[in-house]
Amino acid sequence: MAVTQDPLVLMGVPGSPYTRKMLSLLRYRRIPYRLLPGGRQWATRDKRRFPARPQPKVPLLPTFYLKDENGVEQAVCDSTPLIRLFEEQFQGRSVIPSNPGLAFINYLVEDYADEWLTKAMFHYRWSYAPDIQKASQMLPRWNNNTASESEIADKSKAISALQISRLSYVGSNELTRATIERSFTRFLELFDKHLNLNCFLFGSRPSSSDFAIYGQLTAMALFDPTPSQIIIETAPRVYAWTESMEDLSGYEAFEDDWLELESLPETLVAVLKEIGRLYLPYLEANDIAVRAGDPMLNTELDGQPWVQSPFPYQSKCLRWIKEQFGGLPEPDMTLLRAQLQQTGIMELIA
Ligand SMILES: N[C@@H](CCC(=O)N[C@@H](CS)C(=O)NCC(=O)O)C(=O)O
Repeated sequence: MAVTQDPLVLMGVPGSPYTRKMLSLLRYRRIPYRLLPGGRQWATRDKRRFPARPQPKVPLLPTFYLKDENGVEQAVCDSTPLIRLFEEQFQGRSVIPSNPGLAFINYLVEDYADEWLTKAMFHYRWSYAPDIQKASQMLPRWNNNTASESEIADKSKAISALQISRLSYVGSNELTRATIERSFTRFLELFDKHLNLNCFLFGSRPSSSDFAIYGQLTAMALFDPTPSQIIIETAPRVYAWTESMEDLSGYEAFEDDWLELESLPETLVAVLKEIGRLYLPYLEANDIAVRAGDPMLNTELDGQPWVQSPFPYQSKCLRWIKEQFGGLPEPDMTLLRAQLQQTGIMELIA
């Protein structure tokens, strides 16, 4: 897919963590963009302002509209590969560490944020009454703020019913509730400690995994009342970081801002241990269930039972992580193995 130097066009809404991930990344990278409001109502109600656009194969937010080699607009989703595509097309202010080993760790943490932290995001938003209430009120309004109250009420019911039914794919249920919440509060504690000594995950410039974490935290710190209170009370540094991540357009970045792979700070290793302890074992169990065609994933995580509907996309995530590792040059692989020795990560991906 060719990307022209015209402003990028994307569609998204304020409550979508992946939309916020991409907007903040584009601002930091100083890539011009045009944001179209999400939701079909806009497009059908005001064709002059919002001309028809192609539909993606799987409609997700954000959706980017990119011109292909023939100049034909295509609808494309999935932030992680899009970030890599924009790295090729737009020079400077890269969000991928230049050291290949560090770039691998960045890929892994980005995936953890997109696929595991999002479980906490979805869990808090759609299982606590005040959070359900707020999201049900706001989601339909983002799509159509001039709708009548009765239209909004109908949409609110439909949206919350759909999202609550999706909790089974996220893995949020009575059996897993405590594991999801403990894992999230542990992450907050570890990330708060890391941010006490480092501006970002990999040193003094932001990486794609910072933007991925930020995306999920825009929901949990800034929008959903239950996790927001937890974050403000227990990890105020993480809350402040989330707010300041929104617009890093004026933050200058230098090559030597990246950490050295040879001397990863203990606070980052602690975050990686958490990923090795919970997220990778989850991905592996999910992958086995998907490949076996099991109707249910039944496993144990953090010493507790974990039950959810198998998730085929996350099976691909594990494959992609392994491919990223397998594609590393031998010296980087060796160094990475040594650096990640105590994290439990290598045993699960190598
Ligand atoms: N892997 C995708 C995930 C995007 C995604 O799941 N977006 C959510 C909104 S935050 C979505 O569109 N869900 C489907 C829906 O709301 O119907 C990415 O990284 O962009």
